[in-house]
Amino acid sequence: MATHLKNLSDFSHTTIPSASPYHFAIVTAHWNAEITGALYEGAYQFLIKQGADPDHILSLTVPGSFELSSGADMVLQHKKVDAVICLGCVIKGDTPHFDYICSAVAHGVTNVGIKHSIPAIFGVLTTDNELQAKERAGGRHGNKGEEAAATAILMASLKSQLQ
Ligand code: DLZ
Repeated sequence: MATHLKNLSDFSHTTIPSASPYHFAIVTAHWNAEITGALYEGAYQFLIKQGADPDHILSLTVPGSFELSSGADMVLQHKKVDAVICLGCVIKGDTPHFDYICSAVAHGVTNVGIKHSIPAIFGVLTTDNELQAKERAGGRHGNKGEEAAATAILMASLKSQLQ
């Protein structure tokens, strides 16, 4: 089932193909669990809505966003999936920790995807405060987990067309 996304700004003119042919992994960070749980629900339900088989969605939790790339790497070493979605939420604090984690996870997710030649999707909120995060995890700015899932389907489809 193809869906035209009207409400997700990044995909307003994009038709998302059916997810039914593909296997996915969703790696979710436990830190800020209320937010990342909402991102996970958004991503999971979007894959299902697009026709993914629940048995073809592998879900894994890692402690924090910093561990997303190694979690994704473990999945890709041991499981055959067409895309891995990495979900996390890093909220700015009073120390430079935020910058280190954001930079590490962005590079890590990019590198793990390139290493395995499998789309690795960056679904990590990096916000100044909790309100901004909530607004993007099912609030007035939508659910970035859904957008990450849409990206995963698009990339899995793109890859299959090149094979
Ligand atoms: C340590 C830490 C801090 C301060 N903040 C966050 C955060 O906002 N979001 C997040 O996902 N993780 C945070 N972490 C944990 C790190 O991601 C990581 O789990 C630890 O540094 C251990 O490697």
